[in-house]
Amino acid sequence: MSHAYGPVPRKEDARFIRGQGTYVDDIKLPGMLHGAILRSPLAHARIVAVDANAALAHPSVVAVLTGEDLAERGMAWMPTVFGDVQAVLATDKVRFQGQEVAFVVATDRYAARDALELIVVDYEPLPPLIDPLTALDPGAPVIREDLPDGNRVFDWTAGDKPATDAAFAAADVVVGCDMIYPRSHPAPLETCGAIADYDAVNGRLTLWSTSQAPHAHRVMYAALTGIPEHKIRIVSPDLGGGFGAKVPIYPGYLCAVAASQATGRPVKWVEDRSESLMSTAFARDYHMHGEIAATADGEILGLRARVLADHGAFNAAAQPSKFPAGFFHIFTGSYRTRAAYCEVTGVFTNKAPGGVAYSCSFRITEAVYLVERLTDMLARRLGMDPAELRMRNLLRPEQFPYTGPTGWQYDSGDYPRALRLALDMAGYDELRREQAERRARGEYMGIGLSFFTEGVGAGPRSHMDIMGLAMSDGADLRVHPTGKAVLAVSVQTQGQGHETTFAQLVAEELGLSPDDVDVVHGDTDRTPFGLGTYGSRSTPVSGAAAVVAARKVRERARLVAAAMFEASPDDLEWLDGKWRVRGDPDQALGIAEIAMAAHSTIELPTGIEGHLDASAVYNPPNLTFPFGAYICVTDVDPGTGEVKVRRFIAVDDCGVRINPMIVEGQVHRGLADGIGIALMQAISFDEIGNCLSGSFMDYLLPTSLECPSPELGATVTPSPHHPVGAKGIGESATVGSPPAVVNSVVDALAPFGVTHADMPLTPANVWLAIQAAGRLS
Ligand code: MCN
Ligand code: CUN
Repeated sequence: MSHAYGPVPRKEDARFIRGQGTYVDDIKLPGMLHGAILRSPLAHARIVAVDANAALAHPSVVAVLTGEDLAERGMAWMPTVFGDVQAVLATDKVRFQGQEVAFVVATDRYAARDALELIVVDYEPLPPLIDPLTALDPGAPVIREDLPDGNRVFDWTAGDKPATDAAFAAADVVVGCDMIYPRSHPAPLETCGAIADYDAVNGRLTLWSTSQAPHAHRVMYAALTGIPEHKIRIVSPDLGGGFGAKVPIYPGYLCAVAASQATGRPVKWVEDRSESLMSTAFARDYHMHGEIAATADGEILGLRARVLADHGAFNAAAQPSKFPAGFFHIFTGSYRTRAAYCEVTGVFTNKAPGGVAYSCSFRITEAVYLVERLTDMLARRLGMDPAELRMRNLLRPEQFPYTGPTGWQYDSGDYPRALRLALDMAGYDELRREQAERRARGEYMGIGLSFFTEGVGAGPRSHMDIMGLAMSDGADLRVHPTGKAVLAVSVQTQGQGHETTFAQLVAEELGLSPDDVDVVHGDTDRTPFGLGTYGSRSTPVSGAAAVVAARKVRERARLVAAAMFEASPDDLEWLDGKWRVRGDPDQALGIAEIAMAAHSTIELPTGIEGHLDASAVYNPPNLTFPFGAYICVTDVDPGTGEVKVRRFIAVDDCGVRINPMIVEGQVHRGLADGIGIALMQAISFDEIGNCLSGSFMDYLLPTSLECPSPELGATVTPSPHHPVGAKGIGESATVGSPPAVVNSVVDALAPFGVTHADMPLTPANVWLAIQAAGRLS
């Protein structure tokens, strides 16, 4: 066996740590102009007139585009990734604060920004709709006159209602709670941006843009601009994080395209931090009512959920089209239940569009939060230890593959083992003893658990698509005469280390060193079609495609090697990274020697034209289902409401780990996300729709001061259907950690009678929860 898997240092870090990466904003083209967007100050208003004459008179301004200008080009509205439409530049109304109204193009960025102030927009204010709970009230302001169904985006249900009602009727205990998963934002360090370069002579558009899904985006640009797809090249260079924010396309990109067409020059647009927080894809905003039913001895019988989803002004959720609530209906989590039923209603409000971003696992974040909070509440009601209640209800290893009550088929798992490992690592019994001692001293320490199951790697093409494009991904593998290989893939790393791990995948299959394999991505002219990176699908889908292509190369190499040995291909075996003659293992040929022969003048066997190159398109038979057991220890000061995360124990199982160091890095990052979401982040609005979280002074990112050094553990339960048994990991810790933090804080506050508090658990919110519970200890 060769051993290409393991903690190989990341190839891409050589350029990143030297500041040698190339991000969109690093690219400067000759004659390039700079765009800036005029945004609406109001959440809801009719546009009476836009006067750009003063801006046009600015000496550095080359062009101004308004909604009317784009309408003439048929570009005032663009499709969203969920099949809705979104205004590129507003023509009729503005529907959220920060919405795009006009685009100024100038010779430099500063002039473009300055000239925005010279544009005069006459707005006629309309009553804003901010609270999603009132969106369906009769008389609520109508946001989308273009749609038939008022402010309703969709109604969607999953599961078996009568069976669930019966399970609840048979229960000894029912616990229910209203909870909010607040609107948050992925806030990648690099904001979104694009450079459009339209070549009028050849009719070609090159667009450098921050894109997690270059091929899918190209289809959208072709549909919208009328430029044929083969004349559009999307280049997504190094990305400074995406976290879901770079899955959709944004009005600014299209303005850059239209402006390049209008001026005949390349046009760059890069948003600033406030624009990013106020207008690009948000996440969550789920208003949930959940209920759990159980027997008196803690056997879970059923789960119910009713959800109101705030989608903002346009439905731009980037998720498979048959699932308007994403994968929320996996909300039975990691437990056996007889029945489950959920209803989700999506509504429009006067807020920025999005909904699916920030390591969302297509809404499994919200689902895990709901079931893990309910499980803790049930334990409290029953007077059971939350670890014991979980252990008793976790799916058993022999139940896999397991088909849940809402239709998911979980591929593999050993849940009790993961939970036991986490409890051991934490020293759980000792922690509970310490907690009791501290409580006796008036100190409030919390221990919070969560157990999560994700479904990642969308998706089986039979029922998962985005904009009608089935979710499979391609890989092209070229093997040069000297045995060096180049793998081209359709997914796009944003920091996850694909240049290293995808090289490892190929190297492992071909007996090469990862250094011998280069990975090409992020350029539609150089890579095969595929749907891109999100929903932790790169390893499950594109990684599988890479392995399948490598195995095809290996099989071609076998035929060539057989010719070289003058043996029958059936007499060869692949051992230790080489083709060997069975029974005579010293007769061995590695891929490099075989590749050279395949390019040489030797007589090749029938079926081999020369070269070893191969390609594959992978259509996953199912999602992969990573899981994990998390324990968060907090200390809460009830006087100030301050929460300190003292320890975080995280046991993750993502099947076979290609690069355990990168996997751990992903978990570190996700735990920081979760701590941020649970304790300090929310995109909030005042009653007229002013966004109150438009800077990093208001929208807080956790730092090393808020995040302890996590204690990580691993179990390995391979996915039975993935070619190397790997499952995705990129979102696991963001999905799994918020409920552990909240459970921990609520546990700390149990002596005050607090049973629930909504995120973010800022000092103020913790203090209010203590006051509201009314039992001052
Ligand atoms: N990996 C591995 N072994 C496994 C699973 C994964 O070695 N069993 C490695 C992969 O090869 C890859 C990395 O871990 O290098 C993450 O793989 P995967 O779980 O397939 O996730 P994706 O590559 O598809 O990344 C997407 C995921 C998502 S959806 C968000 S959001 C997110 C995340 O990754 N955004 C990130 N992690 C991020 N990390 C960084 N640095 N920046 C972002 O924007
Ligand atoms: Cu939902 S955030 Mo990631 O899937 O790009």
